[in-house]
Amino acid sequence: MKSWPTPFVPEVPGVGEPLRLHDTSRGAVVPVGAGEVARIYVCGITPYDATHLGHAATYVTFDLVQRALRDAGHRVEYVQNVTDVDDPLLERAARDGRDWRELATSEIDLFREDMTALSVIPPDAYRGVVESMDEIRLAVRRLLDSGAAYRVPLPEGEGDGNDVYLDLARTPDFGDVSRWTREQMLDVFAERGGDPDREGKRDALDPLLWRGARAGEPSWEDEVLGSGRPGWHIECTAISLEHLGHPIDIQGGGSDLVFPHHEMSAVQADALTGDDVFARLYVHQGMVGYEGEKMSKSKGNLVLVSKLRADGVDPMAIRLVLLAQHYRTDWEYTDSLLAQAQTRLDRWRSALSTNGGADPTATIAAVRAAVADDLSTPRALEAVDAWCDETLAGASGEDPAAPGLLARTLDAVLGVRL
Ligand code: 5CA
Ligand code: ZN
Repeated sequence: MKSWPTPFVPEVPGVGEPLRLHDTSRGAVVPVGAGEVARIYVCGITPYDATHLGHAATYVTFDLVQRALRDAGHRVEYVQNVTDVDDPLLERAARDGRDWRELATSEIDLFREDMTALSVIPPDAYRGVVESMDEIRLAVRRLLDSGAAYRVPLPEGEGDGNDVYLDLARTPDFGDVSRWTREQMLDVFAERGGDPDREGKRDALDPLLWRGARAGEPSWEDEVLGSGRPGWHIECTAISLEHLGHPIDIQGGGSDLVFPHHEMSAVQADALTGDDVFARLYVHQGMVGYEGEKMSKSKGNLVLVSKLRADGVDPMAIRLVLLAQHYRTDWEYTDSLLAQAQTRLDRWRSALSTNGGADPTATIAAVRAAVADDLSTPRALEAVDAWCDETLAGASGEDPAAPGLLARTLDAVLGVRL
């Protein structure tokens, strides 16, 4: 699938510090420790009601990860999926009387525009489920062949085929990503797309790999599995293994994906590869809320990037709203955060458009160090604020190269174009 244009990333002198990030599975900040090539898989949108600020926060976070790794001398291979066929998309299309393909296509277009406006570096491979059907079908077949998966006949009256589930009893690493108790898992499984009450499953938590065709639902032929469509988690396992191999360095997404999605993606990958490490690090963006609740398509409390842009908001001000929060902290959007970001952006622009400024060496080092330290962007922004204060006060020196050098660093490392 087509992604979006790559923003220009300026060269800056020197190298960034080695990146450290919080790994959910270890519960600690650890060195990313990637080799020459860093491999990253980030869970993409389900294309309806995109792009809200929660989505934007997630993709800007992994854009910073990519920039920090490049700045530290790595090449990055980055893959992102699009869940362009799944229950919530089909339900929304049915609710609105739209064709699900047309809904997905128009939302993906909007998402590309929003990512471009926010200066997010695109993935090297941007892959939809529909176009990845072959590798997904083959992955499910292999899980059946090895005995890691089993069939459950469709309920009476729903058709003659079968669903396919992963047998968690055969995946000893289950639980290693989230480190949740079974009670915690059962608490959220149903609301996050699971079907704990489906009759015939061996374990209530066993994830769906292949959903046998039901009347009125899209389906794909497979001579072994029977006609149907993929479950949610297997799409990310199959797309990641196909395009990045294993293990990858970072599996990323919002914290709402820790369980079941990333837990299941990982055990499925283990069952397919025999490698008990799917991702070396699991990195999660905190939840963005609005008006007292998590911003979510199902609740409808959305602040859309496209709406803000249509209202004339500078995308770089949106980016600064996001960077002013630490990615791991849940936070709530308010209009005053946007006003503060706009004020900051204006101040940065006036300081950086002067003919000379304070020596930026320490500021550049502070920005790089803050980002390398588990993406401590609020600290990076404060360092830039301090340079702007000094420069606008005209107190210290008039280095003519300073504004340009700092502006290029902010563009390269923070993705803030001034
Ligand atoms: N297609 C699946 C992932 S395979 C999905 O979760 N799609 S989504 O459209 O619901 O979310 C896209 C990305 O944004 C996911 O990484 C998700 O974790 C993240 N996300 C969703 N809502 C929020 C929020 N309120 N705050 C932060 N991140 C969010
Ligand atoms: Zn995913």
